[in-house]
Amino acid sequence: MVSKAKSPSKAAKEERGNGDELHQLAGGSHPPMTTDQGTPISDDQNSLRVGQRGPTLLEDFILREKITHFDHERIPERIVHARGSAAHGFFELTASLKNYTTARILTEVGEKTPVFTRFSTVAGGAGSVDTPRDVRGFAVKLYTKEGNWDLVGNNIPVFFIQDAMKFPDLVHAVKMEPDRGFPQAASAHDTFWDFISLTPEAFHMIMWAMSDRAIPRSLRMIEGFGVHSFRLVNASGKSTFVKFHWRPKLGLQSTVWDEAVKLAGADPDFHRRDLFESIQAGNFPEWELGVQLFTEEQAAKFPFDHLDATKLIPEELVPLKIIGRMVLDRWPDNFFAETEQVAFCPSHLVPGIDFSNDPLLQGRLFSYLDTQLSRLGSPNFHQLPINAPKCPFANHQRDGHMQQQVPKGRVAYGPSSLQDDAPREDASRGFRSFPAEEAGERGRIRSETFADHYSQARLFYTSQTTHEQAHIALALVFELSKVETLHVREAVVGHLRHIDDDLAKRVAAGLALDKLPPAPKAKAPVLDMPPSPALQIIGKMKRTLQGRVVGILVNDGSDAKTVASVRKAAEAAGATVKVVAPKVGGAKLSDGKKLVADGQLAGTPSINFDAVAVVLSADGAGQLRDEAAAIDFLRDAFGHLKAIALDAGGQALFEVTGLDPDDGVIAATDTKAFIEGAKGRYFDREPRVRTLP
Ligand code: HDE
Repeated sequence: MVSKAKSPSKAAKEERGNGDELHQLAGGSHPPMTTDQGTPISDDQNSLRVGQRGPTLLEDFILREKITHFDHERIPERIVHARGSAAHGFFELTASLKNYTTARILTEVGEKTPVFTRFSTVAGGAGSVDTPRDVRGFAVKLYTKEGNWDLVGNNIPVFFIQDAMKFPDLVHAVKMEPDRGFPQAASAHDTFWDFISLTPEAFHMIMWAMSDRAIPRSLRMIEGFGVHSFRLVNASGKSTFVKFHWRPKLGLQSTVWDEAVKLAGADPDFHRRDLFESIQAGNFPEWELGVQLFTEEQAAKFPFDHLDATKLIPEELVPLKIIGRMVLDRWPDNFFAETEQVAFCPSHLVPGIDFSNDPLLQGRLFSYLDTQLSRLGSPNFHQLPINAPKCPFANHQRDGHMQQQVPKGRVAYGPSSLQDDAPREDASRGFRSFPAEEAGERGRIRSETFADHYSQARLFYTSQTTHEQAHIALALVFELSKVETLHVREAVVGHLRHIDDDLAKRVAAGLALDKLPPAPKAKAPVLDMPPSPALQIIGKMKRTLQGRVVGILVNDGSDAKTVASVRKAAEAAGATVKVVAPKVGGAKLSDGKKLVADGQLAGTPSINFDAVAVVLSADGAGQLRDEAAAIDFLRDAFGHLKAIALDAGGQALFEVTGLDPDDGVIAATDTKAFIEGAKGRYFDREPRVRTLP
């Protein structure tokens, strides 16, 4: 039954009531809401209709504008590196490279250049999780005074393929399989390993991707690499090759695989949140920029071709020179406008830096500009605030979708003589390509110097600590166990025989293969190179609590003094401390005061922390022994090789887990020992908690 209509003005007022009350809760001054055309809006809660229960009118231009805009909110996500997190900051040069380059950003010591840096996973979609086994993108846009320079790198210094021609195949193989639409953000499936088993050049990168580099603890604890060789060109026109490296101030650190898997469920945004929280807290992530400089003559003597992106230059061969630092100190104001719309292109370069002939880089120079046109829909993407240079820019490019500029005058061409402020080339400051001489036959050629696919894979593997070697074997067994096709599993193990026979045997045993598969024919002899400890993670972990998080599990009646002393010691060592309690409101400690929790036990497992303390009341173990989350809190911390501090109540709960304590299980009163232990992981514990192949 239709109720009797009230007067329109009264009805409208009543319907709006709810919205108005909510608005009143927020403070501050509120600009009047308008349409996109600036027309003030009187009611943003109700569409225009006939009568109280009648049809909605097509005439409602406010509704249509709002819904239309919403319908078009998404832009195509990046085909790779769709999932990313970014921050603003600055780069500061600490050592001049003026003997090598004219690029101002590399010659003016002390000058600060604004940057925007985006980290990403590669395979997953924009809404996928932060912690899959994957390469991490490390893309830096430097807004220099001579134009934008994009250093679009990864956290691994080599790549899967040698020629850009293979990139679509690689990406199609790793992405979710086209018939079934899964797996999301994972390389552990048949199509990826099928492609890899038939692409021997990928095996060096595979060693890195199967190492703990691909499961970082934090984006603040990864290295970055420009991967390709670039050129620096100095004032007299001399060229020097260069490789760029970012080194995290907090040292390298990774999770253990089981932790990464569980994090994917417990906190899909683990890395994004970590970056956000550290910047908000003023703990600004920082990296050093290092360069490896070498001449064409030196390169000719390397036992590999530096133009092949599946090869790195060992630091023992060409040492790293630290020339600057990057600090990320500001989270973007708006995720879409900045992190999503930022458009990186390796072809964005400044005078004094130039490309090399690396065929992967050459292909990238085309791909990124092309992809931005499709993603952002217009050649004017450089006018978006996040992409616009911060130095003046002007040319005769005109018009196009979403043109923001309103150029004045008649002249949009050159040469011209009609306008005295038309932009002109500058022969002295303008970008000049290095005049390298090139000659040869045209052809679809793969250089013979690119033929060695296994020597550096072996170098990487043999340079690792025994713990890291075990993790590589474990990762290969995990990944290949997800591959359904037996011949693909076998083919991969065949390749491993060229890298390290023991590794091949371990993986074959982990897969329960009946016999060791034959190794495919290698195109070039496999060389033994001196180990490079710089390739380890464990060797480069810093024993520190800086940038790390300690979790303290408490319940009602926990000893207040113990909680306070653990907190004080952890904070003094640079850690952030978070309290976990059965209820998020907190727990009433022994001093009668309530300690507010940062997380509820069921939603805050110990995987969130680098080390944990469990401080419970005398009957705490009795209360929590049937609480799976409490038992898992300890079991996981132990299984993830972390330091654990226990008071008597915590000790009683630990006993319920049935775990055998080791020297990483420490009395909560011995804060000194706990803090020392918390600065690292107990890798020697690992064989006791999982089967290593
Ligand atoms: Fe990329 N890559 N890539 N890539 N790449 C993209 O560009 C491509 C490669 C890297 O945070 C795309 O804007 C080709 C190496 C990063 O926005 C696309 C080849 C390295 C990012 C593209 C490579 C990278 C991308 C997709 C082989 C390390 C994310 C979206 C020739 C040195 C940047 C986009 C961001 C993104 C193409 C190989 C790093 C399609 C063709 C090697 C960090 O243009």
